[in-house]
Amino acid sequence: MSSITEVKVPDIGDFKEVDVIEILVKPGDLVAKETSLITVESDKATMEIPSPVAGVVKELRVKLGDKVAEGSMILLLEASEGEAPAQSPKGAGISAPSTSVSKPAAAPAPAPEPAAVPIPKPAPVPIEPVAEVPAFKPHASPSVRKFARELGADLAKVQGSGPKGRITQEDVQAFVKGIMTQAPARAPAAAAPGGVPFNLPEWPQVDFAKFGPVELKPLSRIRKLSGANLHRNWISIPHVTQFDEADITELEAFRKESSAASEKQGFKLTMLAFLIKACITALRQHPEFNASLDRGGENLVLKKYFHIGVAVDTPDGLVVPVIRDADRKGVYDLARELAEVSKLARDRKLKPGDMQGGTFSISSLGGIGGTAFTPIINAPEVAILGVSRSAMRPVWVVGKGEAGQFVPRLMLPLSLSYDHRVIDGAAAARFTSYLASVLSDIRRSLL
Ligand code: CAO
Repeated sequence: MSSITEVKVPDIGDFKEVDVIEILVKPGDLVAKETSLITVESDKATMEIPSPVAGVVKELRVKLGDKVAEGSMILLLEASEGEAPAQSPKGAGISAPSTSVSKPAAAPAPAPEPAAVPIPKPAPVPIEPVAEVPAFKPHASPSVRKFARELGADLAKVQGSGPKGRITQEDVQAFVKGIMTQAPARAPAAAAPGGVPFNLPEWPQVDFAKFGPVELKPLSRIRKLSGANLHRNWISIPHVTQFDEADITELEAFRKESSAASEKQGFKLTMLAFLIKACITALRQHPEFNASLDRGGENLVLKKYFHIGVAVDTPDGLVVPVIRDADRKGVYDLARELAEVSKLARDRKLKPGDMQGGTFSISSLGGIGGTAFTPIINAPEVAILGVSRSAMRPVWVVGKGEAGQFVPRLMLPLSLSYDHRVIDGAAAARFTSYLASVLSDIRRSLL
């Protein structure tokens, strides 16, 4: 049994109309559920619209340059056998077919219920939003970025020939062709983003089923996107992680004392809100941690604002919403906003703009466990603070009332990953020591 699904533009957040800048499929293409169909662009954000169901593209209803809005028809899709046509709950992502034309089934089978299948919403985008085009980032759509990544081409070096200097797939092809014709004949080499050639052995092709039963679990869209960004950041940024710990005995007591007020208002005053506050104090003292390298890698862009990204674990993967102007917010406001954005993230309701513009990120696994980890920097930021679970430990006291004794103190493990092109080890050690001192006496954040 197959049916025709009208695929329409889903809820696109605050934008009334957006331009179609790429058409990623053509009639006859077989697409999987969540395959990107088109890319749309507003003033400064691009977004790929995924297919709500698997099937074959029957007819395109948009062309390049069209302006579309929520509800505009994109294409007709003949859903694959067994796929229920997408239904669109009001306000949900891809719209339901307004007409659903049933074809005769090949064999008698119970007609599938026009079931409400879960509809992918426009992707809440992880780590680095697909949508973002900051000043120092080459202007290219997500699929062109992906294409460039696959070829190992550094987009920063590609000249864009599209509207407003946008880099097209042809530009990337021409760039790669240019390099290939200049390169001396030698073993195949892939260029890393920094231009350093890699000669890597091929990825092992293993038939896992030969060794035991297996099951295929498709990666969620968020996981695929965040995976690609994490991979890029991991291979292109020389990471070093500085470990430290902060004595938060007094801060934890203060947090508990102050929790009643927030609980009355329906949110938790978690340690993370205090951590954001303390990080801002440390970032003010160490501005190179609140910065990005410019496009040419020649200057550091020091940011005078403090937008703090917070990694949120969701069933579909990791996303990093940004708390804007965190320096201007009190601890209660930060805690409330954290609760709100975590909920939005887990309900897949974040918009691309909610994940843009971060200047420094915090990834807290404190609610789960562990003693330390090495977080991956959220480019184009230059540092990220990982926080693990606090624990009571015997601490040897020097030069205080209890000098020469072990005393039980609540210690919070800190793991600061930094971009070693921008930050030296000594600066990172100073940063975490200072941060630990602020956390052990939060009054320092008033100074
Ligand atoms: N040490 C000990 N306990 C901690 C703690 C810490 N460092 N941090 C939080 N807790 C406690 C909280 O007090 C809370 O306790 P109660 O349930 O008794 O009130 C519990 O752990 C759960 O906290 P939480 O996780 O709900 O709240 P949070 O503000 O600490 O964190 C958020 C919010 C969104 C960051 C978190 O839920 C989350 O998603 N963390 C995962 C992030 C992640 O995956 N990072 C890895 C990315 S790889 O770089």
